[in-house]
Amino acid sequence: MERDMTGLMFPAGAAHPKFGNTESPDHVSGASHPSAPMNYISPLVDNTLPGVERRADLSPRELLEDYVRKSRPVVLTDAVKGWRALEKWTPEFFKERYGKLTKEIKGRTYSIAEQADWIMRSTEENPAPYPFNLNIEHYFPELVEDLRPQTVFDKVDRLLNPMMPKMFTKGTIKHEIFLGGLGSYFPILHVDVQSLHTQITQVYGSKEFFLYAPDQTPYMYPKPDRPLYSGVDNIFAPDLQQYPDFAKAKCHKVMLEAGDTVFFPTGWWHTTRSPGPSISYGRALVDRTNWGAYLDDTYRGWKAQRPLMAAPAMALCKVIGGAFNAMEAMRY
Ligand SMILES: O=C(O)CCC(=O)C(=O)O
Repeated sequence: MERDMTGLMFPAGAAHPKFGNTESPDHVSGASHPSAPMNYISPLVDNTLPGVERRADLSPRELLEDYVRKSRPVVLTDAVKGWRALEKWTPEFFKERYGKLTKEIKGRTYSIAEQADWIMRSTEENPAPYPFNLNIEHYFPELVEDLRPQTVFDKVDRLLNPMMPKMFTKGTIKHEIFLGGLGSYFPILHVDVQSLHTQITQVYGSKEFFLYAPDQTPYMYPKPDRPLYSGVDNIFAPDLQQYPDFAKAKCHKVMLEAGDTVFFPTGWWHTTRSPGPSISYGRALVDRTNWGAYLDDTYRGWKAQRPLMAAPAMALCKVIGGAFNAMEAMRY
């Protein structure tokens, strides 16, 4: 287990990082959606809102004003133009280069080679295990070179900004790679921890996202002991006896194709499924709008784990926040 200043704990490389602090999700794909074939979409999900807006050439100011401040998701069609990852990151690449590395899901250990093969032949009946998420900093830090040039998100993000001392963000997984296949469902409808914004780029294949705005929380049946997890365990065939108000929830659906990036601000409920082999790059974002909430959350962890350090560390973070504000005001 890894323990750090933030008070977050997770087995290295095992639990989903942004999604739960201490444990893996309760199920892996296939187990939680046994009766949801790929081409079946419940009317509850289908008869919903129009898809998510698609934009190109978005500036940091437009991202902030049109989407973050208004709490709206957006798909950027050109955010990652020129990234080497789009050409290079294939199942074969991960198999050849990193095949021997392993990940544990629900007590079973899988190699990346095994998963790379499995996602190619995955079926609804025998789906590749998911979430097969690999923390880039832990597994393959050298791959960040494939994520250039800088996107609009890199420009506003403070987590991976060199000005941000690493010790303060140690408990947050900042970026990760997901390998999935047909029948790979993200097992829980959830909101990301620590008030993070989320950005996910489809690098290979496609993946479908189901997004619910923060004002839909009354229909999400948050678990009493884990309010960021919905009690509804299968959005495609929800148990409406148990969760009748889920029928009122409005879902924005979006299919990401290779080269697309979806962004959704903090507080959005989300889950995913893959229609075929899929490689995505997910990134957690902290910008000026969720900086305070992120620090408050982090501070709670510090206070529990390192009470003497908490106040001085927070004072330093406030200074760093001031420096970010000044720098960003000049640039954007
Ligand atoms: O990409 C996925 O399958 C889900 C990612 C997700 O839910 C997250 O990063 O919080």
